[in-house]
Amino acid sequence: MSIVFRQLFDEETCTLTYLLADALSGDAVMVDSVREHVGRYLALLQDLNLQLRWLLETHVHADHVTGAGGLSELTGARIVAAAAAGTQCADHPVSHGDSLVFGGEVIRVIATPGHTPGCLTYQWRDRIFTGDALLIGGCGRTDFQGGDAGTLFDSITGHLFTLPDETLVFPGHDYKGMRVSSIGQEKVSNTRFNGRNREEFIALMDTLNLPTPKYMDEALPANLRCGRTDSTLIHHAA
Ligand SMILES: N[C@@H](CCC(=O)N[C@@H](CS)C(=O)NCC(=O)O)C(=O)O
Ligand SMILES: [Fe+2]
Repeated sequence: MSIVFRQLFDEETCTLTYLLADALSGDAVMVDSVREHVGRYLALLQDLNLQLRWLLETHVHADHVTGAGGLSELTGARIVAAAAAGTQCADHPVSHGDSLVFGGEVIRVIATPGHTPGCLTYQWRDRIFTGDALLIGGCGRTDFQGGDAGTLFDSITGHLFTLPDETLVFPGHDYKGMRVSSIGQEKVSNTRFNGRNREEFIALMDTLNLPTPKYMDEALPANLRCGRTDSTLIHHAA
């Protein structure tokens, strides 16, 4: 079966967005869109003759506003987010083990809490979309939004590092120009996890002292509404 796969990048926040589609049916899914690029996504969907079915959120982002609300309003695609994310805005709340179907394709939901309590990883074919749980050579911070380093360690070592080594890792951000890794590669070269036990990982995460994301004050309240504006919220409730 033929598929479409595109990786898109937001320069301002180093966010990676993914377009997945079943080329036969034209049914498409977008993972972690960015509000500022909604027009660009719509043009791409039109160019490729795809219909957007699902808008997948890996978590409530703290650094950029999701494009899900706008895209849902404009295309009718349904917003998917973790039931555990603590938001009321998703059309389709999901939990660990759930499946999502588009055309002849299936996505599996893996709960990977720790960066936030509602973080999800989506598994499709030979690849996973890890949001900010597992980054290339790194991981999401755990110092706000209900983050918990021990929980993140358990998610990565217990859920993601048990997947086949060949599994491709597509993260939600990369700040160093990297775009894809694999489970095998992260197991040997991700220094946050490699050679550290749970206690050592927790101690390391406690020392990061990262600055607050630049757009956090705008992003958090907007993303708790899945990026929906007032008018889309009314439409959603109707
Ligand atoms: N400089 C960036 C930092 C964003 C940031 O803190 N990102 C979070 C994800 S929402 C993170 O976990 N970063 C991990 C890291 O920087 O190693 C900004 O202002 O947007
Ligand atoms: Fe995040």
